[in-house]
Amino acid sequence: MNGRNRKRAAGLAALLLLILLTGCGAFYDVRPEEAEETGEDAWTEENGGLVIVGFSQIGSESIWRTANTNSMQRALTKERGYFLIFNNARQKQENQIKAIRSFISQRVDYIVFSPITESGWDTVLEEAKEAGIPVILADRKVDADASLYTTWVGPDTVKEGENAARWLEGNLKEKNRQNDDINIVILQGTLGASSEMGRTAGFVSIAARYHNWHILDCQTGDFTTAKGKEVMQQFLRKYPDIDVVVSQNDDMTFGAIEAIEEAGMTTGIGGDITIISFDAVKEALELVQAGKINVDIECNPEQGEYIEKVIRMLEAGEPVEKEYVVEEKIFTFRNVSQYLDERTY
Ligand code: GZL
Repeated sequence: MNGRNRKRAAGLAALLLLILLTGCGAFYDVRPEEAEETGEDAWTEENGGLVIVGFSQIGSESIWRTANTNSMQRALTKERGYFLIFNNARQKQENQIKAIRSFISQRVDYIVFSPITESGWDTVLEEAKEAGIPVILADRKVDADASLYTTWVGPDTVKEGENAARWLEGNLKEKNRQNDDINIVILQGTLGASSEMGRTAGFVSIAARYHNWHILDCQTGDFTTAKGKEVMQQFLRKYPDIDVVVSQNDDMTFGAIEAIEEAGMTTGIGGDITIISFDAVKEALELVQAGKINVDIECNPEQGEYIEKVIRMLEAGEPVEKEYVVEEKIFTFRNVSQYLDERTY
């Protein structure tokens, strides 16, 4: 038995032991409709030839995140030669670290994970490196030595933030308000996440050029609708004259719009408050088309095919880039209709 198969046999034994000892196990065979359970038949002998991928996903905090998970499930299938072990960390870094350690003990072939925040990964990534398991970052980045991961696949969130500010520049000019005092509040995503830091830095770097753009407050809504609504309610109580809300994902935007309307105000084109959102999920694009969201800066969750291609190249011994940036658009009422029907999430 060659080295790879010996490793796999050991991994198989560890995986079987884990499932037998813990009943449903802490890890999930990936089935699109029921990613929350492990079937006893999750692993059988005929899986022996499959590439085993351990995937630690942040959670299911947003429509975007679910689309990202689905994208991975669609790309890393048994039919294409993969056995995907999926773990939902439920928004906790410690759960991701536990999952990665378990992937290491199961001797998976690859570890893929979306780090909930940039910091706190050095130790566990050193352990993966020690074990000789390539790590591929999906979506978010880590603040760690680049030798500790093979590749990152994800969005340019600094550019997303800059694009939001550039849209506002143009929008104010169109309304001949470029010299007016503009009061802005920012609903931030999970603090310390590369997507939050990138969007904040990108927007602020351009906003800083305008003495008449006043960023009144930045608070995290943790990328969720409930928290986004709660923070927006606080903003409305504290600041009577908000002109623009920059909301770093659509789920928070839905909550913010609810809060604004409950306060008797309107949003969007011709509304009391301009809404700049990120992600561009279908439900939000429908609000763009209805004129309730002024602009939606896309963040592309369809990263599964990029990840599968990288793994396929690594399996073939081909060199891979250190970074793969996914493509993204900007949606306003001017262009949204031509894309709405094709949006699947
Ligand atoms: C973006 C991603 C963010 C999305 C949110 O790269 O990390 O996390 O914008 C998601 O919807 O929760």
